Amino acid sequence: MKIAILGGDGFCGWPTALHLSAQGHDIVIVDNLSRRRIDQELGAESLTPISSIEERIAAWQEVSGNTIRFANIDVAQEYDDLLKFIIDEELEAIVHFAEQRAAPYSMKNSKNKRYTIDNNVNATGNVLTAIVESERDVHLVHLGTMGVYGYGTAGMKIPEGYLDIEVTTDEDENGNPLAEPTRVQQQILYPTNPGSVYHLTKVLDQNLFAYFAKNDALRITDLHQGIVWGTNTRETSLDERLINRFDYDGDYGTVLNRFLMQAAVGYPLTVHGTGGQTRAFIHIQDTVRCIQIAIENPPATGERVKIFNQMTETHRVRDLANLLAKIADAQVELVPNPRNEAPENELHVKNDTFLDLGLNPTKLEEGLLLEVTEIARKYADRADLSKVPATSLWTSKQSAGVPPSV
Ligand code: UPG
Repeated sequence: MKIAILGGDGFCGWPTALHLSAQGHDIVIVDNLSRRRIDQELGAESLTPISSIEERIAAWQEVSGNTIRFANIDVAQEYDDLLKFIIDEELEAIVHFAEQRAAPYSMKNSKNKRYTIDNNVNATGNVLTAIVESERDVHLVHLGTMGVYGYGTAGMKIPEGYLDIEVTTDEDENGNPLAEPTRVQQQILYPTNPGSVYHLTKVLDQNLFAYFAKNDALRITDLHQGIVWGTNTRETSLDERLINRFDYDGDYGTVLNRFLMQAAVGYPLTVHGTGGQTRAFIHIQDTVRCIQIAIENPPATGERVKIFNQMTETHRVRDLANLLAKIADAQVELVPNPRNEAPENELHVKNDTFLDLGLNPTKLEEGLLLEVTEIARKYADRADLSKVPATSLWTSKQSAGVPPSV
């Protein structure tokens, strides 16, 4: 298939581009290199030394014999270029990763809140509008987040996107009383409860998808992904120049990779609050496999948006810290939580679709130590410990003293 990877230079996009290229697909990366600019803005680099996009693509050609092309387009701002690209390329699928993906970065200040909303919502709106205007039948696969659901449990497993509801009413649509109460059944998008401005943008994306699938019969798959851990995939391990990025700083580092790096350099693991937050996780190798499965199983024309939960395990933050303390001899520190989130929560998630379609998950307990030794310890001398503390605060003047809601 001919596939465009929007955001193909990023943490999930780059290994996905390589994986799909290795499967024999014709891949073109679209990226404005914004993630590299944000590195400079924050003065925080990937723990692993990542090559330029040109070097990455040349190395892949050398190693695999496959060509990946690259187009530098800002999907959120350069609509005409995006439209021309979609018309010219005659794509069968577009994978959309082209969004600012860090919750702490999105909460840092008003500039970042506005940037995250402008960039993410415009990017999605532009892609959808351009597919319609191009009159091409392209399957859009979007990387969403488990964070759209919020992190509570309503006494049931979180379903894959849609919730069956039953309402008992004693009046009809016009408000006239019915002879007896009547049950009405419906399926709705699972109610959202985002925990940051970043997560909120993925909630807004969901409504854009529902509308364009309904009105324009676009074929769309939305993947609600958990927190990714790990660094390399089979393809990025083939050559040092193909290495994936590894973020550990307070804004972009996600919890488990931060803990892995902290364990490797002897920095006490920064557990926010009591560490009672339960979250969903997935290894980067499983991310790329899930994207492949999603591409191979598109919705039919006229079908509603397909939503899959892209996660393989749930864990409490303090349990992960304790696990690493045991296997990597790390110290654990409970630090004040910079976020506005429930201190403790349960999380139960349905993920049958990917398992039924052949995903064979990488187990956290099996891969964890390897990450500490092969990545975190190997590149420990590149770590800048001043970038470890999470300094982005969720509180505003208005919210001061108001307890976190679930
Ligand atoms: N946490 C800690 N200590 C740390 C960092 C985080 O206790 O040093 C906690 C944090 O308070 C939260 C949890 O760990 O409760 C998860 O935080 P994090 O790993 O940063 O995940 P998210 O903010 O949910 O965001 C990541 C990705 C995002 C993706 C989402 C999927 O950045 O792009 O959508 O995971 O769930």
